[in-house]
Amino acid sequence: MSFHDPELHSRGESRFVDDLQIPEGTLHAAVVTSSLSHGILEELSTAKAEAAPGVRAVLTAVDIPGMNQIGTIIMDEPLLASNEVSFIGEPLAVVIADTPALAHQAAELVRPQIRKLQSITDPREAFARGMLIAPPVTFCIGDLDKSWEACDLIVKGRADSGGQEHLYLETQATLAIPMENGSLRLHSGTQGPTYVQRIAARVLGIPMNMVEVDVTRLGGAFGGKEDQATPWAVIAALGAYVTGRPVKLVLDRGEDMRLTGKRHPYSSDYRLGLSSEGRLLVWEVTYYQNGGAASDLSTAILERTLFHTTNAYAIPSVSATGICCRTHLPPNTAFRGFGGPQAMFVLECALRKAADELGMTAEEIQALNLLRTGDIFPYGMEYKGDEVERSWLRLDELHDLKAVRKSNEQFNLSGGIYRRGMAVMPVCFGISFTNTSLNQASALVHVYTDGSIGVSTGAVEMGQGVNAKMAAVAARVFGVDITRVKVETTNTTRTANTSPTAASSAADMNGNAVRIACGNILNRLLQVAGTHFGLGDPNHLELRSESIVRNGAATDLGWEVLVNTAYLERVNLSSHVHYSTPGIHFNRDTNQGVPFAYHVAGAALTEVTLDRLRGTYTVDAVRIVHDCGDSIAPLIDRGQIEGGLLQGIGWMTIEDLKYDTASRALLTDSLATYKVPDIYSTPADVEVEFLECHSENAGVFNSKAVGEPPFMYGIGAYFALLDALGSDDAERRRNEPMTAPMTAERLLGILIREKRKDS
Ligand code: LUZ
Ligand code: MOS
Repeated sequence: MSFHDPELHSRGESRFVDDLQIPEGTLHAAVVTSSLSHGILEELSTAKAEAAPGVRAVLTAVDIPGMNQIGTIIMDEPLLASNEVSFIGEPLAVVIADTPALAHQAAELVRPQIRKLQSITDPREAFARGMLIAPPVTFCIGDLDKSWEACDLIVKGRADSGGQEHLYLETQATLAIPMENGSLRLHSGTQGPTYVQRIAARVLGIPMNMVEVDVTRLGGAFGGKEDQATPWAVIAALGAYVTGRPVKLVLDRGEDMRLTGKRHPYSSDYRLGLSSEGRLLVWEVTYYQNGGAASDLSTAILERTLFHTTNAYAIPSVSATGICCRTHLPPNTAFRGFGGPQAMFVLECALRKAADELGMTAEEIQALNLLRTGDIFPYGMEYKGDEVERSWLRLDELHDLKAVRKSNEQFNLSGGIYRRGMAVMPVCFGISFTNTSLNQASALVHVYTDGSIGVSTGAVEMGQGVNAKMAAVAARVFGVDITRVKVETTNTTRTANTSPTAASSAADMNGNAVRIACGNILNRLLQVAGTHFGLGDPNHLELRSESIVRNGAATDLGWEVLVNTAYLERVNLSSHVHYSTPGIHFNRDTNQGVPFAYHVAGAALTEVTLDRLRGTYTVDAVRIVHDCGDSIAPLIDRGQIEGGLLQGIGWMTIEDLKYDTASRALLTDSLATYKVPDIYSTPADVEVEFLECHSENAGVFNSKAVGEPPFMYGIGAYFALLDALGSDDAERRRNEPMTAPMTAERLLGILIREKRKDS
């Protein structure tokens, strides 16, 4: 009997890196980081730290045996700074000591001398100074000049969205254990075991087969451990390699918040052209992405922004430019949605402005322009689904959008200090890594002689329930109880060359590999059963409810006897399968192709009540129709939808990163100053309906990816608040940039200004 994560979590028995029994003699690492956001490292004296009690080693860039380079896409990030420092929190040295406390105390004794240089943290300013991480990229479709001429209305403006702290429950952590013959085992909390393996090998100057990375599960990640688990894992590996002893590194919460990158803040300029009936004709946008000090995944994230520039709408002429700006902040990184949410926010801003000008409601413009089957995305791909429109229609059918608006208007006439607002947020999100080569996965399945099953894949469990999905797939193929299936740790010696668990695609790709691997073993078992029944071919045999079923009738040949019989017949009870998503390609010279296996769509209605006196508000209800395909785990999918929604609402309304204007140090580096949605700010009413599935999907057993798309329903909260501001905000909307998050503080500021104008 094998328990899965929900049971283990509720028993408090799940193990995270910090819970692993450490080997005797384990040492502990603390990192010395830059306290200046930009400068030249002139001196780094480690003598005092080396002499401190319990200290075994103090390592700097010169102690790195291989390359001092941890870049993934662009090689622009040292593990330990040796010359220029370019953000607060950049690692400079590592102290290895007998206890975490001794390591931290000694770290205080390392005195870096940094000559201060000017720092830039605004992406537009960085752009003006030519500080780019990569050349700008433009996605372009249609005849723009002609389209502008055909417009009856052109609105333009600026939209800014903020960063976001991942706030995974488990902070960054690794336990590095030296093994025989110079090899290492790393227990790392990473979404990308192969990234950690590859970069540890690069930094240590050893082959990848000398580094084993093992991941049991993560306590949340949300993209924050796609690339950014790597430095901490590699620092621990370096410590273990140099000292020959196990080394553990666990960031505390404050360190984790200060040292690691966030969601990318964006500042964008747009121009939207429409016909007088509200048809979207042309969309021109420039995204200034705040990349931080190193490239990390920024270029890939910016590309996903461009892929989602028109979200769920059909716009015939589009020119979208992404500019990846280098600034002196910690390198920003992957975060649920991966640049998609930033794009969708800008277009919704433009739609609201157009609605004001045309005297239409936002929903009227939205509904008129939803993607229909056969429409072409700005990257040349045809939209094959019909779920964008169907989910909108279903939402309208369930909740009568016009009636909600009408009843809000009624309420607002008599509501005193309270105002109600609403917004509908349609989402259409492309599923596949936009880097085509990453769309591969594998599974290794063993059936043991007692009938128990072990499944290894490249997928990393991070609370999203991927292990339960893998177990469900294996149980379904074999026709056995799910408790027979154990999902093993994600380990680079069992599953090599893994793509990170990211892009919402892990269950699809690893699940398909599990399905095929189990199918291979099943076919061999059915052959054995066929022989048992004296049949030439096993065509009429199936495995169901743990027994062989023959021509639809149960037999007394059960799963355990069958497996054992197969073993005695020397039949292979294991299968390793590689899966690569079929049919996808993308040309980066033309920016055209079919980058996605499919799209996930849905729509959400958000309703809020604003207190016009205090600027406070409640998100009263969010009603969602979401396309999961044929869900293989409805409860897990519902959890992803609700969790994604809340995280999106947090990004849009309360999560406000603040930096000291002089030093650029992060001020919101604790849970006292950085607020995320909690049980009290959760909408009282969250309704989720799964859209009926009419299509064949590339996900496993006709399911669809679910990790990221629901995040973007949260964008509706911003626009529902804007709607509640109503005419209070119309003039501001005409003249000022739209800025997220819409905190209560910002709302109060708007309300006070309006009041002053009135009196
Ligand atoms: N990671 C990545 C991602 O490397 N490529 C992607 O396209 C992606 N999309 C979403 C989330 N993570
Ligand atoms: Mo991600 S944003 O690691 O799918």
